Amino acid sequence: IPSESALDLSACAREPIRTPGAIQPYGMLLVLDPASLVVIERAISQPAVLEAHGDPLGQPVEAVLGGALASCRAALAELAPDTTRFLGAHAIAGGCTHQVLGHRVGDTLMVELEQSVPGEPGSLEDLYPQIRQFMGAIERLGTTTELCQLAAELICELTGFDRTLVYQFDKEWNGAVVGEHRNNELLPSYMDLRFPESDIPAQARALYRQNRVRLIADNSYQPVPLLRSAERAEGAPTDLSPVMLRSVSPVHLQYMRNMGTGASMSVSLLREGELWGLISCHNQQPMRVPYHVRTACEFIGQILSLQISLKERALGVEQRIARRAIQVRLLAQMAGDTDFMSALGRDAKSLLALTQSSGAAIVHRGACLLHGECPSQAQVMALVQWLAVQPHEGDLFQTDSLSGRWKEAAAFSGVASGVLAISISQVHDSFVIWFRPEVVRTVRWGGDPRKDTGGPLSPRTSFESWKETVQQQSLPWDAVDQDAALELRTAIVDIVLRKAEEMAALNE
Ligand code: BLA
Repeated sequence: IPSESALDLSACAREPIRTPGAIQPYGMLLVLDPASLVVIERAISQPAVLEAHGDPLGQPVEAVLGGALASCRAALAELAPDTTRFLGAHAIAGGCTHQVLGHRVGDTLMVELEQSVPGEPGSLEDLYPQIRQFMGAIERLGTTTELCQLAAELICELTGFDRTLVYQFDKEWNGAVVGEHRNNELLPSYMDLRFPESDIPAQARALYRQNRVRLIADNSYQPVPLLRSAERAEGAPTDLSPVMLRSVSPVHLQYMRNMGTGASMSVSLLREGELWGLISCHNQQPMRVPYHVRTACEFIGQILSLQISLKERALGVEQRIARRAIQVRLLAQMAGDTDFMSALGRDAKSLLALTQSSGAAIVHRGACLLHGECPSQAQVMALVQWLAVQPHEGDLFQTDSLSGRWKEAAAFSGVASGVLAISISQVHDSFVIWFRPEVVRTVRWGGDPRKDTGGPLSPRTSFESWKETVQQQSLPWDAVDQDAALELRTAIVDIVLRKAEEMAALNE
């Protein structure tokens, strides 16, 4: 483990999490030659199992572990590339009953044996009543937050974890806790916590898109090394991507210790193939989660993902309808007026609501009107001069971090980190410009600082470093905001043009 003070964040992204060369100790892993099904690598933690059956290295799969896997041979031989298959529960002499999984990653064939948890459900069917109840309830809920909350509650109930969180990623892969349920007060609330991209580095996110559930049963475990037959000693390390028992990054284990969590499990939430977020469960004490319960959690994750997609799509439609209504109000103001500047200003509330902004400036023929929270007139006029010479695609300019493009804007990033601008006329430098404040000002995280022991690897520190990474940034302008701005531009240009034509006709 690197010393925490010397921690190099870029090193996180290089942690070889798919090929750790070891497993967590509550089971065994055998790597097989795909042609002969002979064991070429093995990780076994229990000396009693090795004593009872000898070392499986070099043995054909049907002969290992007292022949316990003989019945799995055909299924393993047929396993399609990049698939995992549940091969049932098998009693192993010297050990206990194990849940057996076959995995094939490219050319690599693996058998994973996970120790059964006493009293664990015998099948997914046993858990179906709770899943069905969730599917019924989820349809009646209004918002994504409510969905996340309910899913967190059900997962806490199914697994017994002390706390379950739902994280959502933003477009830079920073995260926010958007749902939480706690079975007790053993772990603090993290609702609304933000954390930077580096807390769940890119290679971990890529793996989590592929493999939807992972469990760290005990953060102080002793890794069990994967030993190889002599002829394989030089080969590339084996890819353990789908292996449940995969050993975990030591940096992340330290993070968990600093957070005061003994066990964690996370379930991926995907939307259109991309990682939308994670359901993340924590327990103060070490904890196992049986295979079928994990499968149920994976299923709940998938239902939640689908519902979130549907809700977001429906919300997009609702927002467009609402913006259209605002648009109509603004157009009505402009229709009865010869001057669009004063017309828009008469309904400043709608002008701001049109793009969900907190300030707007209208600049036309050297005059400048400000509404809501804006930089000063002088700053807006300097911005206009800068905007006028920016290469912009079409007639719209937008950024959620103005000072990143124009240094002078740092002076007013508090009120205007985000800028959305439409150009009305290039001849006269006419613009309507909307502003959004720095996002840090809009976020508060309660949390409980006393419960975090601190060090660079802890949620409290993460929240502080998240604040640094989003300094001088606003919430992003989405497609609905940008389309609303462009539609207003079309309407204004129509009016301005029509007036110019009318004037020209009068002068003839
Ligand atoms: C993995 N980091 C993770 C995971 C979570 C977090 C949820 C998934 C594994 C799991 O289920 O436990 C992060 N956990 C959090 C956060 C909160 C939380 C933000 O509870 C807040 C409430 N992590 C770091 C730094 C590095 C790092 C600085 O914070 C690198 C130096 C690495 N995190 C890291 C790695 C993994 C990880 C490498 C992958 C672990 C694995 O799957 O092997």
